[in-house]
Amino acid sequence: MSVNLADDHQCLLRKSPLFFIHLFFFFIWFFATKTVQNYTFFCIYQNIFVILSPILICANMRALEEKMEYQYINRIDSPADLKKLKVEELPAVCAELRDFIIEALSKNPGHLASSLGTIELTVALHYVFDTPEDKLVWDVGHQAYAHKILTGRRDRFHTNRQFKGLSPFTNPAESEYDAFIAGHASNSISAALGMNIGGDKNVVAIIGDGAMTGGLAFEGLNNTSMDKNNLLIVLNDNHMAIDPLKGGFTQYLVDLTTSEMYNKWRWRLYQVAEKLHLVDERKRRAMLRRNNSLKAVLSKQPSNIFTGLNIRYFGPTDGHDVEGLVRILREIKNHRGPKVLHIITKKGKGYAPAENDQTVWHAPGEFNVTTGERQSDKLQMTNDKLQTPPLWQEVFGETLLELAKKNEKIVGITPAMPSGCSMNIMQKELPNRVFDVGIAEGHAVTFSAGLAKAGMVPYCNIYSTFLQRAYDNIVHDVALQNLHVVLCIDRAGIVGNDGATHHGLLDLAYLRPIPNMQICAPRTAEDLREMLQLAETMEGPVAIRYPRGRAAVEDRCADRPAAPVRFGKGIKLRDGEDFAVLTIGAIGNPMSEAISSLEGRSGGASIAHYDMRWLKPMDEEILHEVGRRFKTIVTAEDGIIAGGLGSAVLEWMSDHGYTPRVIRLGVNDQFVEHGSTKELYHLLKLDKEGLCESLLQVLAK
Ligand SMILES: Cc1ncc(C[n+]2csc(CCOP(=O)(O)OP(=O)(O)O)c2C)c(N)n1
Repeated sequence: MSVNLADDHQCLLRKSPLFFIHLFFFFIWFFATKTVQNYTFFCIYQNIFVILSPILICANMRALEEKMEYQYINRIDSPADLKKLKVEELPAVCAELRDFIIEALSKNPGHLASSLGTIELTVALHYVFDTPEDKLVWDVGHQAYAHKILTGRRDRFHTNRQFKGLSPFTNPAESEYDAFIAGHASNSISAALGMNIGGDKNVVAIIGDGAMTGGLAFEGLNNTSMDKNNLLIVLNDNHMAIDPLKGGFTQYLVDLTTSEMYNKWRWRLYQVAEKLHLVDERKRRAMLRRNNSLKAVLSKQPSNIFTGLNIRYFGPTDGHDVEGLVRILREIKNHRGPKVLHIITKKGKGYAPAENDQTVWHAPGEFNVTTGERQSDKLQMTNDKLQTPPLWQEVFGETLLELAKKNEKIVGITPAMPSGCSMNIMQKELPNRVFDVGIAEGHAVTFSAGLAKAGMVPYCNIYSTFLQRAYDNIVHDVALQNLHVVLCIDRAGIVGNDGATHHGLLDLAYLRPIPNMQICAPRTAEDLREMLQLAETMEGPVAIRYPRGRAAVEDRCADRPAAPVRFGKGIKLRDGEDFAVLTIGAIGNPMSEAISSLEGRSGGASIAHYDMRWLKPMDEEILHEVGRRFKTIVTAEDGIIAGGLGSAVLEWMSDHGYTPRVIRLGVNDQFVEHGSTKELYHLLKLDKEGLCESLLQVLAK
């Protein structure tokens, strides 16, 4: 397809909303000159048109200019349009995609560096495969922005991750080109294999070297090697997860080099044999095994892990050479049997600031494209000056370091999130006492159990949503043996723009039924510090869950002169007569504000508010008090209602013969969409206004 600029002009002009506005005013002017008798009205119309006309023309031209920058991608509304291009034109498409993504993300933040690294791969895949009939299964989906742009979502890409906008990751509910749900790492191989064996002809799993460190990915590989399938796994190797990757597998990939000549020779030989019907599936496997030994001798390296698993291995190859990728993919596309294509890419490719600091530019927030200055750096400086409250994760990171300095038994464990959870604070000072175990939440928990068994005090930090991956490890390996593992659960509650796959709404409900488990949640930064300190002295498993974002800092003396965190004890934040409100965690803050605002009204309410602090064990003294005194109890939590605080209070009241009406506020039986935390808490009626509304309804009854 050659790009005709004149056509482009006309088509863009017709599509531009500004053009229509302009047209609209032209008609008003035209109509006015013809019909309006009243001279004053005519003048007003005339002036509006004269003033607005140049402004609209300029704006229109600007819009045109912006759109003109993307001669290729503006004409790609689906992969079918991409396929019309010549292979030699693909590098230009990649360059435009790169500019488009950088430009878009500078204003509407998202996962930049990973998506810049997969542009050539994405273009090549859509060029060679027939999507959506052929399936692309992206792992995590944070690297799939070029995929979104090429599959009909270019014009909505500026809404990516926003409330009611495009999904943060890939989502089959959004597009037929998104073959499987993504957000949590390492599921792509298993899902793609299932789809392939289930009947989909060409299925490609695209997985990063970070996601490859997850146990699930290895389970998928193992299965791939056993069952008859034609799966293609593209291993995108950039030596990074969010932070630099460590561990044997990463080192293995670095060392893994194979002779391209050898690969070509073997591939041609196999093709000839297949044509002559000299090979069937059984012989193919046997040949592969023999080939592997030969290859091992030729390349002077022990057997490749993939070929050792009977999965044909191609690569490593340059993942930024789009034409080369097209060539290879065409060659191997119809190749029977499972295969891995190992590509080497650079995270942040093509944008110097991102290439130079890949961790920070994984998700950099807003930034200035020209200078590379990030908005959050500016904000941080202002915040430092204004002394805004600390991030919850920083409170965790700093407290852990303090504790670890005093107690040499304390160690930190993180599954690939040292920066995300601020364990990097301890990592810098005590590198030998922090274990970044890869994207391996289940392993992180069981590894912590082992450390605890050996007498260490492990603080294992996992985001609430990812801890779901480790449920049995918590039950079987930690709780059953009553091991002293401190589970620090970051990003609990609504996390915002990462959406349904990332909200931490289930932890209270899924941890509470586990015997031996002790669960608390801080309302303020001080609470978190004290809970982390207290946890050191406790026995058995302890879970401390806290949200994303900034913590509330209380005025210690005025607000809480003598209410340090004590095991299993809550606190009464205010007394009242009408009914009692019980909260756990940070939702206690908007609830306090809601109650204050109601009390301030004429004929104001009188509501007692208790911060329970502990979900397990619950403070029975408080429960007896509210059970005795109140006919109505309201509970509020930033989690799913079923199984959480509200359920626990209801059960306790019933078990102890109290019969109050228990009204449970929280998240109903639903997956919550994406948007800012503010928008989502508002949607769920769990912000101050929503809580006020609920309390007013209770008062009205
Ligand atoms: C189960 C799970 N744990 C942690 C994360 C957080 N996370 C998102 S992307 C990412 C790094 C992925 O690395 P890799 O697969 O190599 O992709 P890259 O970003 O390097 O392209 C991590 C740890 C996640 N999405 N899922």
